[in-house]
Amino acid sequence: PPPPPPPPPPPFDPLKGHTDFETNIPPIQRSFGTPPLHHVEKCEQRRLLVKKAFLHGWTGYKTYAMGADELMPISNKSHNPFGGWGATLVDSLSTLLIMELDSEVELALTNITALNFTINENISVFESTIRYLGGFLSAYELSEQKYPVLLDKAISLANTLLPAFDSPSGLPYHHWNTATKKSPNQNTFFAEAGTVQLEFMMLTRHTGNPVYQEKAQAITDLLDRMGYEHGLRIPGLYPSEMDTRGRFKKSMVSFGAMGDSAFEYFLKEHLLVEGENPQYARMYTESIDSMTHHMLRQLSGTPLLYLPPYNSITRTPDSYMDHLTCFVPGMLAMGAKVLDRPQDMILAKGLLETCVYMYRHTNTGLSPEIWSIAGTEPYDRLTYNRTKEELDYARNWWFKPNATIPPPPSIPPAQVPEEELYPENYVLGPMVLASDHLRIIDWRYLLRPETVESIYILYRITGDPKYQEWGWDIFEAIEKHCKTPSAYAVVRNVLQYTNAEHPYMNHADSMESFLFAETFKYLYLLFSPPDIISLDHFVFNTEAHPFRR
Ligand code: DMJ
Repeated sequence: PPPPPPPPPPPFDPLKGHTDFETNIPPIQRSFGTPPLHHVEKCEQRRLLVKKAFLHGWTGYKTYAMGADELMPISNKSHNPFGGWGATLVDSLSTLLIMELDSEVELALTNITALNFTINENISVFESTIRYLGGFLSAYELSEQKYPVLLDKAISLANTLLPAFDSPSGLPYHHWNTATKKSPNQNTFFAEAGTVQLEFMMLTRHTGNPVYQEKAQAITDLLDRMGYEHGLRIPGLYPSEMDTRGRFKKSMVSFGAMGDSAFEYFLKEHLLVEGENPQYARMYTESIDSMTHHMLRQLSGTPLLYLPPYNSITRTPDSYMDHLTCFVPGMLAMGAKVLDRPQDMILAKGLLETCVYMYRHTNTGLSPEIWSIAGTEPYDRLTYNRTKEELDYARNWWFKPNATIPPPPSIPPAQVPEEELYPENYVLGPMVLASDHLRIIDWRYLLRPETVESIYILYRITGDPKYQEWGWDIFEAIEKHCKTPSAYAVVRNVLQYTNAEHPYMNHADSMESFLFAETFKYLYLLFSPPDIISLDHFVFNTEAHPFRR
């Protein structure tokens, strides 16, 4: 008899993406095998609690501020800093789809249909791109293109933003009035110039109209050509403040505020084109090599790494690091896999130690917005994470008669061994002692996502259970200290423990949309099966909206 026909392929799952495409990129995620029941149950419980938390905030937004940019979580008023086009609503769409809350998406769509992006107000081109354009396009894909209105809105928003790119250099203006088609000034930032590429490339992919991708590529090409005459002083280290004639106005380089996501997008453009254009990896590598060489710092005898802004003229570090910089560990870890740079994985882990330390050492378990670490020295691969005693011994052993060469410091394996992937009752190790060196500069926790973003990426790459525990502790701290009757609020002082009698004393009346787009999404994915939004099949925009590879 003829052999039975092969079984039909499983139906396409939008949360798993395309699983059989050809790529030049090596696998990013580790192989997790089949997890034991105790692990599945624990993750499922935690995932549901994250979803419940998301729904608590979403319900508050729907009840008191539906269609506005933000809910103010204490007064239950609304706030419209992003054009009033429903930033929280649009930023939540991809998370709603990942959490399989499709009926909520249908409800949200009723508010999207009437959106008009022509408004006589100065709006941020960057925020409109990452929150709205990224939100529409990702939701369009994750809903299997079921709602054409999402693509229509992406096109009409992009078309209203396009004139903002008609500056002397092609760099978009920081602020743009979509009604008068004017900008109040000539300013922009490196992060703003370098963070439109993924969204505009995706829009070309979905519409077939090359204009969006061309505008974005022209910016990348300009950055690539930049030299001394533009104010660049160290190759790959682009200062943050620019004008739209294409000149850096100051010399401070930052992997945090105003610089961050432009470095991230070099790597992610490489991913989105599956490595087919060598320009993006070249630019990323140049920036990361210069950052490691000039900017990165270590605290002697500890695994903590520190990445403050850096003056590229005087060649001196600034005195602080911000929470925004905590996306860097995730970026470095991905780059380590994608571009075969194993040393970057060590840096990723060291920086994440610092970011997580900033949560673990405070009374609330939440991280401050800005901090300073005293007594650091430039990063040195040979002395990093070694105590003074160890280094003294390593330096002096040959003066001792009969002494033999000491073994080099042991490097933990890059990946957790299979048998240690799913421990029962995992207990986190003690914290590094560094509080003597630490000073908090801005005490607020703004509900930011960067540390949980890096935790999620490091977990998917290494499988190390400590990342899930770190993430869980952060989630519990958010539940305990940020929750209000209607949603979640910014904490004013992470050192101040609020007790049950005065729960709101330490809150500020603010909740940015990235709580829904990013913080809750990354926490949810940290406890989801690893083939859900796998890093091998999706690339996230900087607002955590996944695009299909
Ligand atoms: C988000 O809007 C984006 O991640 C952006 O790149 C900078 N950070 C905020 C959230 O902190």
